[in-house]
Amino acid sequence: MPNEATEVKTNIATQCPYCGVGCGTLLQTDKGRVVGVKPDARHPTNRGLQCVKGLTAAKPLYVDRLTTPLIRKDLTDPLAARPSRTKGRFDADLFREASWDEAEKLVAEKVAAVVKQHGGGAVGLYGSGQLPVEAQWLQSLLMKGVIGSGAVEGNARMFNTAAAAAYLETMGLDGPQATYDDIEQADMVVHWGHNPRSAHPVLFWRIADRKATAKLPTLVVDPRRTGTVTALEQVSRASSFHLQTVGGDIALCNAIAHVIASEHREAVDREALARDAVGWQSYLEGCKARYAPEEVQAVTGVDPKAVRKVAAGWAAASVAGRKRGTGGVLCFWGSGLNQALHGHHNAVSLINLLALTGNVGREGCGPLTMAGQPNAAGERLTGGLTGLLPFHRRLDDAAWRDRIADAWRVPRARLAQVAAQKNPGFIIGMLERALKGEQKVMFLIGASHLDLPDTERLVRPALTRTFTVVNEIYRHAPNNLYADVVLPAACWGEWVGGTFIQSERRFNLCEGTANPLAGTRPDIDILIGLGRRIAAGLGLDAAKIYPYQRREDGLYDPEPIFREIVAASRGSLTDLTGMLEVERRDKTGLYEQIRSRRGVQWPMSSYAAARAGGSGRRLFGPSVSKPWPTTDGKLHLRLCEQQPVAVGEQREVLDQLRRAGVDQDFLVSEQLELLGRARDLALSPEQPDAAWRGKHFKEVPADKFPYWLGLGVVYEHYHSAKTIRAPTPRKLCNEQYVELHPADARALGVADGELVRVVTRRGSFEGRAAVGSGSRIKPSRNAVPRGYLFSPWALSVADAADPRDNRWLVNAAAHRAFDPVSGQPAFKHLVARIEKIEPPRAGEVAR
Ligand SMILES: Nc1nc2c(c(=O)[nH]1)N[C@H]1C(S)=C(S)[C@@H](COP(=O)(O)OP(=O)(O)OC[C@H]3O[C@@H](n4cnc5c(=O)[nH]c(N)nc54)[C@H](O)[C@@H]3O)O[C@H]1N2
Ligand SMILES: Nc1nc2c(c(=O)[nH]1)N[C@H]1C(S)=C(S)[C@@H](COP(=O)(O)OP(=O)(O)OC[C@H]3O[C@@H](n4cnc5c(=O)[nH]c(N)nc54)[C@H](O)[C@@H]3O)O[C@H]1N2
Ligand code: SF4
Ligand SMILES: [Mo]
Repeated sequence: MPNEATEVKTNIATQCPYCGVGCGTLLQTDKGRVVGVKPDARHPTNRGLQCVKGLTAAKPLYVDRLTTPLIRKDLTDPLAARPSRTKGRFDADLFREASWDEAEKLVAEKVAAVVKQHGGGAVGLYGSGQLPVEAQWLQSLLMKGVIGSGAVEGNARMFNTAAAAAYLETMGLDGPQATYDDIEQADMVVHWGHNPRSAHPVLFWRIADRKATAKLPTLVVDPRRTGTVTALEQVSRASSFHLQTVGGDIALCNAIAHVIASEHREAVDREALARDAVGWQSYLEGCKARYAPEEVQAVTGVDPKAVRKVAAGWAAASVAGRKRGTGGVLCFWGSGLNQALHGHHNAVSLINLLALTGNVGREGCGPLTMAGQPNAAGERLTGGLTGLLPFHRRLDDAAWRDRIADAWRVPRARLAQVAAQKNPGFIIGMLERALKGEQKVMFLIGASHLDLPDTERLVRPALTRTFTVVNEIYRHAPNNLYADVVLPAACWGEWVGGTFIQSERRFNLCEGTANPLAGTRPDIDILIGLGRRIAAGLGLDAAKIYPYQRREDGLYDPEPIFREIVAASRGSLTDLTGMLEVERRDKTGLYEQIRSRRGVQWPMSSYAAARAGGSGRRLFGPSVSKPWPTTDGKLHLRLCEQQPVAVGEQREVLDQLRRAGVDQDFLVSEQLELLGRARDLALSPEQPDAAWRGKHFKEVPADKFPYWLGLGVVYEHYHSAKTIRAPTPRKLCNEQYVELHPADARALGVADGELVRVVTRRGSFEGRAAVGSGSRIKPSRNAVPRGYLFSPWALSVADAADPRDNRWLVNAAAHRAFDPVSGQPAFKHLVARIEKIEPPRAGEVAR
């Protein structure tokens, strides 16, 4: 491995490692190390802007790094089902340093033994939207092609899959059609369950700019008055709408449709619907019959007058856009919509509303879901989720399966066998199978176990029982506490190349110093090394499956892997093969095409499309005379219901769901029917004991949980690993906090800045009370409504990764119930109790 490079390079182009906006970033390097970053002024996404996270992305690259493989001395034995006695701890004396050779050999032996005895499905993997596409491809190849396991999941499951399931059902697509350029054409921009001022700042600034110059009307649907709401109001109060609902999104979408259908009939695009859609009549009739804003107010919590006002604005924008032929309502949505037990139905309902009003299949409008991670899209593209093959095809598509098996150079029968496996319950199912001893091995690659719900009752006990292999960059990462083997990865900034796909389908090239810290290897290299050994151990032809060559410097060149991906995409909706034509005819390499254009947007099936940098918009429907890629070429609308639920029926379902995480015998992945019932009633997994609101915290009994609790994003940090290791973000936001309404705080007897414990049925975490938007606890830019609490999840281990000292871990409190179709957990709809943590009295020792 190289480590002596002294070359000074500036302006190595890459994509920001953080959010799904995908800003172009220029690495500044010195002596082979990254010393700083600059925003790329030439990049069409950010045009020279970046937020505080991106600007400080160089800071955490060389701190607390792992540089040697580690093997736990007391290993978990997956065959004898004997867990290591030291799981949950990461002390130097519990591990020994090992060579790569020894570590790879050990992993390969254990995996091969498990596969031979229990089948491939006993090996599971949780991957990441922070890895490059090429690594994600190798990961799918390893799991599905070599090991023969469908138990592959990734953290896209935590955010994107409700949207993906809804796109697929309604439009036959996996992802959005629109692009950021639609912002300047839109007549209204909507952020539904989306807080872009914190989560996607550069995108937000572009929208705010447009609002300032063009008086663009905006709507935010969010229970909190977030920074997004207040900033848009500062630009123009008159054109800014804000509707506040907790979990009532389906009814709210349908109520807007109701008002439009009855009071703004010109906005219903009947002509297009009649020609182009199915299911729309019953959807429309249902909304008219059952969703007057007054009738569903109990569910939405929204004043009917406000619904009517928003519907009028929505209708006007839709009509204006349609008349002009470009423009209309452009709708972003985020985890406020997706992370729900009925996340898939939420997203279908919003797409229904957009389709009803003619805001699909044209420029300047439509749904544009923002990805959270820099390459969440790659995770889905490469088949990194249960039930999927690369290029958004399903594992039960036999013809495509054979195509992919051939592209991977593995026996076709292997993928057929994977397709026959049942993996109910997505990632939660994998963990629950581990609790039962059926999931024997877990790989964790670039995703932290603490991003998953129900840490103490589900995630950690599960990982204690599995032989756990972790690819990780940091020494004190939470995953290492549960690892049997830790493989030290090279990180972003050190790579040779590799690609990310950001939210508008743009592939960006991520080059780096090509000079990883001595002892580390890029995930691509790790996956090739492990893959070869595991393949050999399973009697497969490793040299044929992994034909990749090392470069002179000892690192693998990812470009041939990219070429393999491009070639295999032929004929899919994600067809990239135009790039091969450009390479052949113009002698421009694949990476060079991306590099020189600052990104290319899929699809690009032809030479011309690839030469133009791909397809900006990806339109279907009558305006472009291209049938929707559904089975019948039509747009599919479907009414999803969310009516007030009879108390008895609700109680019956919720009494069952309440057992999750409390009763060890109750596994939600075995309760798909119950989850389906809850979903069809559009319930959250639990409901607050609202009668106990307004009481002092000491008066609330231990089994009562009066408040809603939502968990999400804070501007200053990105997830739980890197920004907490960067001084500036760390200084700006240093401590776990809980947003509280002033009236609730007063009643509870909690003052701003005091320490509280947030308690749910599964567990608890601590934080400072941040009361109202004027709190002295920074950042105080959001105001929660009465009865609602919010904490960010990025600070979950900022105090300590070690479970013995870790008090800020929000997912200890989260519920493991998930949407039965999309697998999306309900991080936004928990219920909790607040306890004040009294300061120690004189003479007592503070913790
Ligand atoms: N600064 C920063 N940016 C990030 C990240 C980060 O860690 N830090 N992570 C990235 C990732 S991976 C993701 S997935 C995205 C997430 O980005 P977002 O989805 O925008 O962020 P969240 O805070 O999870 O949730 C958005 C909003 O949903 C609201 N909400 C809660 N419940 C409901 C509800 O029932 N209905 C509606 N309509 N809204 C509700 C919340 O109040 C919250 O303001 O951010 C990305 N960007
Ligand atoms: N309560 C609650 N929980 C949530 C959410 C929420 O809103 N509320 N949001 C969810 C969402 S949307 C998401 S996307 C997930 C995200 O969750 P994760 O992506 O799991 O979060 P990170 O903290 O970024 O963990 C990434 C891990 O990979 C390591 N790493 C960094 N770079 C590399 C690399 O190059 N190679 C390797 N091998 N490892 C690397 C980091 O050190 C870290 O340990 O969290 C989910 N969890
Ligand atoms: S975190 Fe997102 S908005 Fe900020 S610089 Fe990175 S990609 Fe751009
Ligand atoms: Mo995410």
